[in-house]
Amino acid sequence: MSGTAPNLIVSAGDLDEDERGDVLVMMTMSELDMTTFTTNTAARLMAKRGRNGEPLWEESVTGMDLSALPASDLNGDEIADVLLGSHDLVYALGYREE
Ligand SMILES: [Ca+2]
Ligand SMILES: [Ca+2]
Repeated sequence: MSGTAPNLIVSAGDLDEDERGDVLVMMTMSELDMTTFTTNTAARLMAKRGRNGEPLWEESVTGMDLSALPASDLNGDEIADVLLGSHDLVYALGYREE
């Protein structure tokens, strides 16, 4: 895996409240840390507007065994949220106004 190609593309719920489904793209990169001999994975998660591919938000996280899962609205703001899980943490992500 070169890290330049998306390795996960899923359709998510409505992430920006325009009532159209949006898309989630996750790219991960793994790097072996030569001092500790552990593998660090960095993931970049991007939400894109399904209609035109315009980026909505992105998050970068590091951890092991990262996976993203579109969820329903978890915090009651009527915008679908995204769950990002690693081996020991789960992040809930959503659209935020700039
Ligand atoms: Ca939308
Ligand atoms: Ca929400």
